[in-house]
This record gives sequence, C-alpha cells and structure tokens, in this order.
Amino acid sequence: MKRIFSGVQPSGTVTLGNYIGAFKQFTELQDEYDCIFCIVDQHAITMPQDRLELRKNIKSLAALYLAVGIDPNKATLFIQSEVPAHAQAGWMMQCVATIGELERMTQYKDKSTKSVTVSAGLLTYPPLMAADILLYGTEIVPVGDDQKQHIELTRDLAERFNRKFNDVLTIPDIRLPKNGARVMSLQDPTKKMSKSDPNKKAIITLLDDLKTIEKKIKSAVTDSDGVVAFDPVNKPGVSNLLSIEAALTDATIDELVAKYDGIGYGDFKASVAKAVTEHLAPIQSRYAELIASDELDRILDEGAEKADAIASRTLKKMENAMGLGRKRK
Ligand code: ATP
Ligand code: LTN
Repeated sequence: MKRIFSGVQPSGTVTLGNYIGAFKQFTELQDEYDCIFCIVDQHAITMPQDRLELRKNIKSLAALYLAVGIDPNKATLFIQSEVPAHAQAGWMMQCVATIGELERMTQYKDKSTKSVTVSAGLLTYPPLMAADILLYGTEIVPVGDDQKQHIELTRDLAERFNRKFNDVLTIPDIRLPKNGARVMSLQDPTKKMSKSDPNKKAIITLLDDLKTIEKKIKSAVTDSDGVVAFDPVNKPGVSNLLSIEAALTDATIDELVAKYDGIGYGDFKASVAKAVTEHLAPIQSRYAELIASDELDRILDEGAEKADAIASRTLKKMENAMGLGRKRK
C-alpha cells in the first residue's frame, strides 16, 4: 500500500479552504492508501500563538479530522510535537537546505512582510515540513495549491540528501484536488482564504453556525455584470463560489454554469450557501459529540506511538548516512 502523509496547522479554526484543499482529499484517500495525518503544532509556533488558544486549537483540529470522516482504524492521526523525530530530522534538513532557497519561498515572503517581528522558524519552516514528509517514506502528499513550492523544495532536499550521503529517502509526489485547489477569500477573491485572516467575513470556518455561513456567502464580493460565468481572471468572486459548489457537490463547473444560466446573483448565492450548509451540518454534529468524549486522547496516544515507531527508524538511517553519533542498527 502506498504511503500518504499530510499535515494541517492548529493556527485557528479550519476553513472551507482547508476542507476542500486538504481534508476532503484525505477522506477520499484513506481506503486505498496507508495514510498518516498530522496536527503540525511545531509549524504553528513559527507565528505568535496564545498558549491556551493553541492547546484548544490542537484538540479542536483533532476532533475535526475525525468529524470530517477520518477513520482511526484506517489512518494514523497524531500531534507533531509528540514525536521527537520531527524536530531532530528537521534540524538535519535545515543543514541540507540553503538560506537562499528558503528566502525564495513565497509563504515566507508573504508572512514575513506582514509581521513586525519575524521568527527564525518562519524561515526554516520548509525543512521541518520536508522532515515531516520524508520520515514516513511518503509517496504522495495531498495538499492545496499554496503548498506546491514547499513540496518541490522537499523533493529537492531529499534528492540532495540521497546524493550527498546515502540513498535513504523516498521522493514524494504532490496531489492536488480537482476543484478548489485554491479557495479564495470571500471579501477579496484575489487572495486565498486563510485561517489566520483577521477579517472573519472573508472566511468560512467549519464551525461557523449555519446562519452565519449563509450571511457570509450572501455578502461575498462579486462583480457588477450579473452573469454567472466561470472566469477566474475577470470574475474571481463568482468563479470562487462556483468552484466551492463544484468541490462540495461533485458537479462539474460546466454543469453549474448551465444550472445558473439566466439566474441573478441573489439566487445564485443562496443556492451556493445551501450546498455549503447542507454539507457542513452533519460534520458539525459529529464534531460536537467528539469534542466532548474521551475517545480523542486515546486515538492521539495510539497515533503518536505508531508514528514514532516509523519515524525513529528513518531517523536512525538518516543519522547513519550523515555520520552523526555512533553507528547504530
Ligand atoms: P494559515 O492562515 O495559518 O497559514 P492556512 O489556512 O493557510 O493557515 P494550513 O494549515 O497552512 O492553512 O493548510 C492546511 C492545508 O489546507 C494545506 O494542505 C493547504 O494547502 C490547504 N489550504 C489552505 N488554504 C487553502 C485554500 N484557500 N484553498 C485550498 N486549500 C487550502
Ligand atoms: N506547511 C503546511 C502544513 C504542513 C504539511 C506538512 C503539509 C506541515 N507539514 C507535511 C503536508 C505535509 C501548510 O502550511 N499548509
């Protein structure tokens, strides 16, 4: 069975962008692949976090993974900081990466220009992400479009490691969703929808109440020509709503454009809102049950144990290849 690995940061409540770009793929893949999913809390601290909020977000993210349909009997779910090999291999990959290539990462450029103080971790985040992936011999990484550059860097770093030291790392491939690889902000459809956006009207979180979701979609920024058509360059707002409905209902964009032929934006938005709320309602009720149960801790303990067994084996191979410590079996 091929190995899949992916991670999501507990940096806020999961958005519809995260759901369509990442979670939806995860649930579709868990039957066919050996999946490992991670709550990447060490990535979250590259930006300032309130410690109590972070704790809450970690638990909430774990419950959401399960609420969207990840089955702990099929997939492994764990918290990054509970498996020490990530930080250890992350350090080794930092020594394989160069400052120049890390400074070229667009996520680093975006986030570093937005904040007053920039942590060193924000720059060295991609080698940690590479370690996350490489420790598990991962063959496929399902992510949204914004992570493409990080996956390409992961491949480069793995190839460089294998060439310089020993052939121990598997080179992973990216997997993007068919529709909605990049869900855009509802208030500025030229920007991606992002968990950490301070403007809450721009994002839909999986835990927003259904009435709020409806309101947010109805006030989404569109354009003034009144025709529902798919044209991401000239009509980014309308195209974004079409992509969202396509991703959630598995209808094609063409089918949706035909369905909305001659229909005004008011009715169009109400219909997209209905598709979204119908999809999220059952996820929200499962979440409410899970967050109040003890099941979560048991699943995360077992997940950390399974992940640790795989990761520490690769870590040993990496240390042997690099000549760290004494040779171990
Ligand atoms: P932050 O705002 O803290 O950077 P984020 O919302 O960008 O967070 P991440 O935790 O960085 O979310 O990403 C989790 C997964 O969701 C990744 O696979 C990422 O590619 C995907 N993703 C994030 N935003 C979107 C989006 N707008 N559209 C599609 N996929 C997305
Ligand atoms: N960088 C990713 C989160 C992330 C990840 C990973 C995704 C950390 N490690 C390993 C896939 C595989 C993000 O910000 N979306």
